[in-house]
Amino acid sequence: MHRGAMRGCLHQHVRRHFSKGSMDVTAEVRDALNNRRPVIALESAVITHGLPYPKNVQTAMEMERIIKSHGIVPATIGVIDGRVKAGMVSEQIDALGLPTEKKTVKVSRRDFPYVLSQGLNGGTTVSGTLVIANALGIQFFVTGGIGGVHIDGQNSMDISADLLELSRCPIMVVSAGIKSILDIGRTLEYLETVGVCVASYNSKGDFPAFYTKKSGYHSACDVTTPKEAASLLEQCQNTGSGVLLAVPIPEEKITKAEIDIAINNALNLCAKQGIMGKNVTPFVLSEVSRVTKGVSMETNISLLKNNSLIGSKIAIEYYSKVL
Ligand code: PSU
Ligand code: MN
Repeated sequence: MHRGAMRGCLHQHVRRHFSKGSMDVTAEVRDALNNRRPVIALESAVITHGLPYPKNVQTAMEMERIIKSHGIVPATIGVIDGRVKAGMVSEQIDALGLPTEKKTVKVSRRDFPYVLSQGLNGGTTVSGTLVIANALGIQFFVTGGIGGVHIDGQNSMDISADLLELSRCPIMVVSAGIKSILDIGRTLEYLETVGVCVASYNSKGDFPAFYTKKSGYHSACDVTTPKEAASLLEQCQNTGSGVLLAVPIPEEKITKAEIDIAINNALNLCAKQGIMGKNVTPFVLSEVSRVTKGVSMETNISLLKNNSLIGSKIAIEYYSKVL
């Protein structure tokens, strides 16, 4: 082989592949991928660190059910006993969701060497899930909120690995936007810098803020149908970078003012208690849920289901064309 060509192959190898020896892909997921049938990836950090038991397990199963009802194979991705799972049975989702003595790590790209070598359990974040989905050739991923540039991130450099990973993977991530615990303006700037296509869905260009339909920021584009959204992903195969599709929550249950106060108080508590880095989001989520008496959590669950529905419709449209 020509030397340059070989280097090209090696580069490709490093970029796309995750050692098959460390990963268990279910027959259902493998079969769908081999036959170009639609698969939707789901993260597991929302199970391990996003929602409390038993709502976490119930919501994960409900998302799978919605996706399956469209004839699509869901692939919940996570780490159990040091092995990556792509596609899980309900006992495995239970194993990740149940409170246990065993250490459960929130896994972004940088954490794989640790959890795999130590045989730990892990919930994969958006970035961790993207790594695996991309290695397998999965093109759709449904979630709730993604990480971003934290408030004061320009100083702390606390910028979620989700953003850079989105720029590396030609995958559509269906989300409800970005929570205002983050600096939404700087997050959108960062996504532009690293080349991620950001689109809102049926929202007249308003970028949603998870609990609320509007963040006060605009997305670079707006699409109104599954067909238009599917076309965006098709074109992303040319750039090699991903699409962040931001779907506004169907029904606002909390006002922006209420949620902003709850978030600010939770962030102040973080500062007081020295909670930093990857522990900030899980802490703020549970604190906001406590203060809103569970309303924020119910909102979280309903948008996860809504995103599963919208993501399924887009995937069906995409695969009806790209066969
Ligand atoms: N934002 C949310 N809910 C979540 C997360 C983020 O509104 O559950 C989770 C996702 O798994 C996301 C991760 O990928 O947190 C980002 O964590 P960090 O900011 O540490 O990168
Ligand atoms: Mn972080």
